[in-house]
Amino acid sequence: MVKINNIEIECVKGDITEQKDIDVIVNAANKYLSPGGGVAGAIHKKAGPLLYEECKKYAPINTGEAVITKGYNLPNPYVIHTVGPVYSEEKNPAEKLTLCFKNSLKLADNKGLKSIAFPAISTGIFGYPVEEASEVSIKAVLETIPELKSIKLIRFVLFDEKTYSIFAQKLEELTKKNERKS
Ligand code: AR6
Repeated sequence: MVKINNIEIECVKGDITEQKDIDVIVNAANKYLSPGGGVAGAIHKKAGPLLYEECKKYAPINTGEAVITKGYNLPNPYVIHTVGPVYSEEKNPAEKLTLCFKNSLKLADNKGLKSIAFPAISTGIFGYPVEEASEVSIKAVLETIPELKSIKLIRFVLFDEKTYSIFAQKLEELTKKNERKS
């Protein structure tokens, strides 16, 4: 765990649908906001069918955009749905992945929420190499932190040991650089 501008950032290994102490979890969605597989499948399964009913009102959305819904049967009051880039199809996947994090953080913050959990967006079905994605994702979070007023905890929830250790190491590396700069 690191603390920057009074905001905690941490990496944990686990399942995004089991983050009981978090106000809003982020879904790595597709642009139709339909259940699909991976994180999206797990979130919709646990939330129940009313989640997709609400999602239909906002779909389709573009890559990098984010919308917020209720959490229904999830332990979290809210879910933010954002669409990560398909790595092989985007000219600038880093720009789009950065937008996913920035837009999700600002949406949660504007709603006055205090804690948010992200999965490793785009690193599954969308094929973004984990090492690259970890750097882009964590940098996006660090760059957005000065704009946040309400959020106090940002958690990355990584499903497997390898992804967890890459994100945890990258967080340490990038925040050390931050400290040296200031
Ligand atoms: N909790 C946390 N992380 C998870 C979980 C979970 N329950 N399940 C998988 N992961 P992916 P994408 C990890 O494929 O690449 C869907 O069908 C997984 O190991 O869920 O953005 C959507 O509808 C990987 O590291 O998201 C879209 O069509 C990471 O979460 C498409 O997949 C992201 O994997 C989105 O693809």
